[in-house]
Amino acid sequence: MNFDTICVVGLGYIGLPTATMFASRRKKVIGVDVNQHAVDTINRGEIHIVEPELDIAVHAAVKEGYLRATTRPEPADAFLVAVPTPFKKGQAEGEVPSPDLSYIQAAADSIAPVLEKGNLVILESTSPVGATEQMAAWLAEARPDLSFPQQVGEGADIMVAHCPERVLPGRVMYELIENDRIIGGMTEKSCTAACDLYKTFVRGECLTTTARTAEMAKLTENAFRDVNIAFANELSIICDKVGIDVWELVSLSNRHPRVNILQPGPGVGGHCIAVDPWFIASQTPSEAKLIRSAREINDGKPEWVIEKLKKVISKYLEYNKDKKEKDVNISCYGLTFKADIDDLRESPALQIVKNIMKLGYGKVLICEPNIEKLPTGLEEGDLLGIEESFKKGDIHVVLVDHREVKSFFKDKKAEYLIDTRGVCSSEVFV
Ligand code: SAJ
Repeated sequence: MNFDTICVVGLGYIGLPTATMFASRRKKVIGVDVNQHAVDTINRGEIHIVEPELDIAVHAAVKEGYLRATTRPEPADAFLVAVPTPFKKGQAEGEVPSPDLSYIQAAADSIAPVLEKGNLVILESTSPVGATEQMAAWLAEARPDLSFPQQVGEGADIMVAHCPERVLPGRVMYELIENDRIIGGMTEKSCTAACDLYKTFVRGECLTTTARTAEMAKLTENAFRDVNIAFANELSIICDKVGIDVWELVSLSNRHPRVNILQPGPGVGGHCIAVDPWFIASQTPSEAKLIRSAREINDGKPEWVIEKLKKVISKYLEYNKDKKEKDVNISCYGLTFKADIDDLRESPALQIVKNIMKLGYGKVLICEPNIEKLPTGLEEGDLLGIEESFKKGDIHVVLVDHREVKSFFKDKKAEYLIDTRGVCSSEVFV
């Protein structure tokens, strides 16, 4: 099947690179986003997010006329929906958060008026099981003149599939091409069409299944990683209690041929791993016991870091009798949700620094090499270079293993240091 014009709805961390990939293969791409600033930036050939190699690709795609951004969908052969699927905020204590599909609904509503017989609609956003069928239902409701797979099966006017994205931020341009794709069609015809579309740039294999299995596969991949990180985080808490260096422990245990423990950290951030397992837990709360526990362990880690910091500060004050709580300056290294990116979404490091500020000690000195301005809520902090942060801080908290942080701390010793990422040669057990 041939796709000459592709409309990508949502120009964020996934939608923009994907739109650019199609454009780089000389497809006419209409990129849609509700954010006028993003649309204007892209149309200038620039980008509003940070991702290696994306800027050059967008610049070329816009300049050569294959990619154009706008705020409203236009007729196309295929539509790709890559909008956020957060979970609903404001849950009562202990309640499992449920997914918020309102962005998918808004995307479906905006596509519906321009849909034509023979079109393919793909949902790429990570979604709870059943979301693709729900999107198809919203489209059908808005377009009673067209037939959809849930109504007539293979002979439907519109083909619908779920093809979850699986790329790692920081490696998106490489992984989009090389990773295998799961293609979950609502019909066989939808599967075949979606495979044809992705084969435009995907070198990995396109593996076909149902839409529901594809939805669950994506959630499973991220829940698997979350559970494994929770194991590492639980180990780090146990090790701290019994005075063992968890980093050495993990590295030794991983020398077993069938053991591969992930790295402990200050908690799990980002918009995927910290969110997606809840989609499973909210649909099957009684069954998803391990998945829910893992979420709770990882979500509890920032608070554990704060408690540890309080103990380190008490120790510092015990040995520095001339100092008051208000004199203790705390240097924090890293704010983003993981190393070498600028993304602050659901970042445990950011949460920890905000909470440190609320404790009311001395100055909070922040070193974050990937941002130029402190985000809302941290205005009272000082954004400094790494040398200065180290010089001015009394207590040091390493939160993100950025390249710069790792190389700086490789051979540094500090008496009052909390290393949540295992990059330093000294750590305090309290
Ligand atoms: N983390 C640890 N220890 C580890 C690995 C990660 O604490 O050993 C933390 C990171 O610091 C970060 C969080 O976990 O806070 C998530 O980082 P990540 O690198 O594991 O994953 P993401 O969120 O950047 O991307 C994940 C990927 N999923 C899997 O590896 C199964 C990616 O392939 C997905 O496409 C992406 O989620 C997504 O969009 O769903």
